[in-house]
Amino acid sequence: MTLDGAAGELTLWRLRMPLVVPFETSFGTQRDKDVLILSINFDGVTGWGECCAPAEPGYSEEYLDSAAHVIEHFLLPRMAFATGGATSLAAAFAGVRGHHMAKAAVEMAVLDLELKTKQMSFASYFGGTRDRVEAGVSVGIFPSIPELLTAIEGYLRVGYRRIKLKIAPGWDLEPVQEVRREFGTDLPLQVDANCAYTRSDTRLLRKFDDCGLEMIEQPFVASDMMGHAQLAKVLETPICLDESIHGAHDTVAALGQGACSIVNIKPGRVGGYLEARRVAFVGHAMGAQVWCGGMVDTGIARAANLAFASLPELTLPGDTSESARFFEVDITPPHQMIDGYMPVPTGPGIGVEVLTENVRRFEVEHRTLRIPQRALREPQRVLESTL
Ligand code: NPG
Repeated sequence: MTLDGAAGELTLWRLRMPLVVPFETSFGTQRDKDVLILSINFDGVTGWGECCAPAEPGYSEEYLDSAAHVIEHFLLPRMAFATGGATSLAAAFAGVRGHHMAKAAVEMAVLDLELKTKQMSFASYFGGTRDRVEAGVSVGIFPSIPELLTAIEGYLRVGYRRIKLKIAPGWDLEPVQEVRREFGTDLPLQVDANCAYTRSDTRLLRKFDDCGLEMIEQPFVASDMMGHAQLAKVLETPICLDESIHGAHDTVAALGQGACSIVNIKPGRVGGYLEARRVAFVGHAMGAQVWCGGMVDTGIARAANLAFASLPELTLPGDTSESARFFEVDITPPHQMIDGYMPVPTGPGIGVEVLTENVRRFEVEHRTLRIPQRALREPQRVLESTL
């Protein structure tokens, strides 16, 4: 499909959706989820994309308003040059550095549109081989250990098969030890530090070796590849990188240096599902284990992530939880766990219907923009920066 033929429209939707419980990480507490989704209407078909950028630049540099700005002012004008559809977007967007979450949102919508017209699901397009994936859940920081244990008990009762605990200085070893004591050593358990430690915490981090963790995720700041490599030499617990990995090149560098042995792939963080698939292929080929992370996603990105998680290269359970983990009411029919597994959507594109009445219910604002045709106001400038 090309986007330079008939006129198309792109709508940016900002929503605010209440969370069922506050979600606290080392960089803050979310009570509501500020959402940026986009719809592309083209020749009577609608494709949906979701931007995983949070409201504030705490996880990475990107944030919701920056992504909306970049999409409107820098990506939209370049879409006219993506004459080969989704697979040509990366080249068309190459003149815009970074802003992976913004690019990924556009790619998701274009892919959804293309695959809907071809009647093909994301999972079959990606090469998924499973019709269900193990359900994992990410558990935030709690005001007290008894409250944490109660929350985990609830997640295990409904069937989750692996637990990821958020940790931060002051909330680390003790809660993890208590979780082990309460739920036993068979529980697949991992921790996520979201960059909250430094090399001077190495002695503390080594104590996790007695906790039988599947992995420790992103202990140090994203740019400290060498620090992670040194830490990996003295830890028995495998290191997983998240914030450090922006694409396939970083994956090769991290694995090559021994900075990690596991990669959390968030399609939004690496610029979209096409790059995410490259990360999965290269990571797997280099002997790493890879899995699909989450960003408190609505049913749109959750659907696409489940399709991605169905690839054979994704060997570990991810943040693939039910819609109900975060939302009482979602903007798609809820994704629901069955016996500890999440079904992979099989319908065309993302494979789930977007419930526009729920989009309207949570809407803060929307903005409809025309996807420009080749006759742009400044075609030469756009051409120069994209070719
Ligand atoms: O299940 O969607 C989910 C949440 C998984 O913990 C999760 N995400 O750092 O991995 C992370 C964290 C996150 C959430 C980061 C929101 C940034 C924003």
